[in-house]
Amino acid sequence: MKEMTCSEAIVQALVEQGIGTIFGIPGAQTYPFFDALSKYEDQIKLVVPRHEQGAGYMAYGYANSTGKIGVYCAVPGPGVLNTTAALCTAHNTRVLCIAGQVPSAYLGVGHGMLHELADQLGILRRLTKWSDRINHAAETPAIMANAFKHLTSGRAQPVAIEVPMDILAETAPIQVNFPALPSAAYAPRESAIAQAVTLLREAKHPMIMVGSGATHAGSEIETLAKLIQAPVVSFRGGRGIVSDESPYGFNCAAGYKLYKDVDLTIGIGSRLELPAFRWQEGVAPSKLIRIDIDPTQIVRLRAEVPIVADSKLATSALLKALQKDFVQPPSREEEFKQIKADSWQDIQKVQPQMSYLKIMRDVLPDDGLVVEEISQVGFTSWFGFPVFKPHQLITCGYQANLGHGFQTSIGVKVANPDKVVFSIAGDGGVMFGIQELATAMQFKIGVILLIFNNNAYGNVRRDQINFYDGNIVGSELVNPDFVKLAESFGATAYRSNSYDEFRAHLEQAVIDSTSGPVVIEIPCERGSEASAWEFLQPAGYGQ
Ligand SMILES: Cc1ncc(C[n+]2csc(CCOP(=O)(O)OP(=O)(O)O)c2C)c(N)n1
Ligand SMILES: [Mg+2]
Repeated sequence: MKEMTCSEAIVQALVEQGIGTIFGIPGAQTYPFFDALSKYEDQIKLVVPRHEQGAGYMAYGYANSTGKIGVYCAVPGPGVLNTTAALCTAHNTRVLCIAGQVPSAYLGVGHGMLHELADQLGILRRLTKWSDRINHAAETPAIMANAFKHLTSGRAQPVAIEVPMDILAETAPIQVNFPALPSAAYAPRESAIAQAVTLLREAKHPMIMVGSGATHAGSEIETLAKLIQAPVVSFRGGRGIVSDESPYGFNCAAGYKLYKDVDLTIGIGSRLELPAFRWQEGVAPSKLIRIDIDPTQIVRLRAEVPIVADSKLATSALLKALQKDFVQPPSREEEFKQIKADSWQDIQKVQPQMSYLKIMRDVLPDDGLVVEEISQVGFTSWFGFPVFKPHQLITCGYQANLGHGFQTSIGVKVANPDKVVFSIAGDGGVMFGIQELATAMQFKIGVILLIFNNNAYGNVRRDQINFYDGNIVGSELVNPDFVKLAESFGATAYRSNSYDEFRAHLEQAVIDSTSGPVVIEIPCERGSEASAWEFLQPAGYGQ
């Protein structure tokens, strides 16, 4: 036991858990925490954004691109609320929010204390897997141990703690080096594996669908795919689990070509958004085996064989059970390669996006990362940008929140300082977080920001033209000069007026980005982009 403040104990807990970076903006209610943080600056690096939403997205990018825990801190009320879109987006990642709170004596009083927000803990609980308040400094180790238990076990999801200002500064005899709490193991039941094996033996056209819950199970999944001769289809979070270079790795556009014949779907760590929401029309539903670590998820889309388990453990168990006497079907590799090649031809009509994405793929090293954005090039990247490994294409998932991209990419680059990071943006979305260019300059974070500028909320504008008799409302924009804007922050900036210029600027940006951020503006004629939606939502339009 050692007498220390709650803030010091939180910081020590973070250090013990190997947290090396925290994102946040200090304020009155969190002064004691930032003061404690400064005493550990050689162990925990502080990155200070220019808006709290940036802190949330940066922690999200950090977590999503690594599978590790991303941490941010915000003052209560407006500070915490500024991070809530990011917290929603972090739905499938290990993000820890450390929230300030009004002094204990004012909790729930409604007197209007600085930054007071009624039932902040209730709000955080709705947005996270688990949240709690530290009500006394002595509780710090127990609450932090619980927070890390939830962060590291079961489904990867965000967690929050809030701490009243006086408690952050309060001292108590505290035991550091707290023990890890036991967490659920989620091994598959033998009976469920046996049922799954029965379905797998009967299946003529199985399809595996993977999501972000399977990013650590790639080699088992590819072995299973080869054994049962199934394509492995991913939409966003599952991209790269099986490489797009493998004949078994399918994006959503290529996967849809096989869908009508599928008689058995094996969903692994995925909400199955493609068959559930995007592919249904006119297609007979197949039987379903679902592997998911989240027991609450498994009841949402009922399967013939639900398996509540870790995706790696369950896939290994399936392999073991199948390897006894499973008769491997004839190879479909040539068929798969042909379907993928045909699909690749089909999607070439999504121009100019596919041409830009090709240049990006050519220039980006194989281990580089791309952060998408809700924009024409971003949507197209979901199927048009080949991905080789998990965590290499970072998306905002089903929140589809415009404006996350650049801010997220800063966290991605902080977590992957030696890798090249491209951040895709439209002129609309980038303005949600362009101020973080100051953060990237100050902390020398070498993200390469690509602004595809069509002077419009282009996706909305096209919808209005197509579905509202051409009545364009609120979707045309007047923008700043993005090159001058970037330069005013001190960043290197280019404007690419042709594909050749884009390639040359991108190659140069990879070199420039070793010392700081680089911005490339790519002017696009308003309304000139082909829609990517027929490949994302073939059964009907919508997001
Ligand atoms: C938080 C949020 N607000 C609004 C939207 C609705 N929305 C979807 S796409 C879009 C326009 C995107 O414009 P831009 O970033 O310029 O990309 P473009 O489609 O022009 O390539 C808007 C407003 C959204 N998805 N998320
Ligand atoms: Mg635009």
